[in-house]
Amino acid sequence: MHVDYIMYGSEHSLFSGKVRAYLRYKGLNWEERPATRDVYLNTIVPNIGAPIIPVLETAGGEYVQDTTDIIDYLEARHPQASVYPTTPRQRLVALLLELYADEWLVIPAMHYRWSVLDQQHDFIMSEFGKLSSPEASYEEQIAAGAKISRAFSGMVPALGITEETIPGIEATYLAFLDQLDRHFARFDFLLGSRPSIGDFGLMGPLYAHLGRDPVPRALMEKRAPHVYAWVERMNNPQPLTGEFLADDVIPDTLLPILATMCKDQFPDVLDVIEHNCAWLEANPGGSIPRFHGMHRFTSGAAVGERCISSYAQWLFQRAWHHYQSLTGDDRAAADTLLGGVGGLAAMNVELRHWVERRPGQLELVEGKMPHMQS
Ligand SMILES: N[C@@H](CCC(=O)N[C@@H](CS)C(=O)NCC(=O)O)C(=O)O
Repeated sequence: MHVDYIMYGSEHSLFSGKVRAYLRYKGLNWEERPATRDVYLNTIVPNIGAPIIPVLETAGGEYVQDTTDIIDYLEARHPQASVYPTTPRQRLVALLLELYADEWLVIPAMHYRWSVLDQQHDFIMSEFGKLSSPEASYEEQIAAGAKISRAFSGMVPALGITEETIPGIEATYLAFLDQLDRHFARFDFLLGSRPSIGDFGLMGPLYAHLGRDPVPRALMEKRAPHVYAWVERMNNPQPLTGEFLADDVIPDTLLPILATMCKDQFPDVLDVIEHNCAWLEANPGGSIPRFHGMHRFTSGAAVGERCISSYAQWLFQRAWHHYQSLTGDDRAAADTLLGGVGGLAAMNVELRHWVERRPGQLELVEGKMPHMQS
């Protein structure tokens, strides 16, 4: 291996965009290899235990999956220009926006890929086909893509995307784009001139799907040119440059986005936590299923049913643990921020069971809550 790291992923994969932008920002010695059928068979499944991307391979022969684990693994080894703010409110906001990006904005991302497929069919299918059969002709790739992509398009109803919810999902996304556009008209990144873990999270949905698939990309370029410019900035960063805003400032332009997150996503996550909790009490020591069935959700005016994704607790815990570690003035400042956006009760929920990831499987298991540090 001539490089320190290999990322197995693909240009049209949502979560690959998050790690790719990070690796570029950190200026590491790495390369990207397409996750072809052979790579899935011979590298990913044997080492990760499941067919999922992106995967990081290190020169030392380690394999890391989950974008958050990959970033944390690399942050520990390359701490320069950390993407985690050290100040209390900025760190909280960065962690919350990563949760929103990874587990909630996947809804508009998947909607704008699959619900408008008639307008971008060949592009999407050829992307899937190219990955699995790089040598095949364009027509063969389209045909292959149509088969392979069913596993992904089949997730659309489970994400709550239906005829009834689509108008609300679109309205919520357009409002989000407008809010983010106002923000990026003033700031290069979420929290100043340095990208944070929240920016990398947002690159998941806002690049491969919403900033690259033809229909949503045209929408973003026209309606939110500052967001589109941010996507380009994230993909072509000046490595290791920039600073977070002084004095732990949270720009006002992020507040409406946080308020929508608290209103729409927090009820979903709190219910996930209830399901994980009940499951662990009934199955002590077991591996929690990735999905517990369906539950009610709202996204703006949309009301529907979506899957109960146990993983959401794992990402939520990161923000929760940080917030719970704060004391004194730091806690008071975080409380004022959370109170203003409607997130105070959720951040004070009691977590009766801590969940953690285990190598070689995607299902979470019960873990031990780490110590609180302030
Ligand atoms: N939480 C994971 C999500 C990764 C993910 O969902 N990757 C997609 C492609 S973008 C995939 O391979 N999904 C297959 C699966 O979830 O089983 C991460 O951050 O890495």
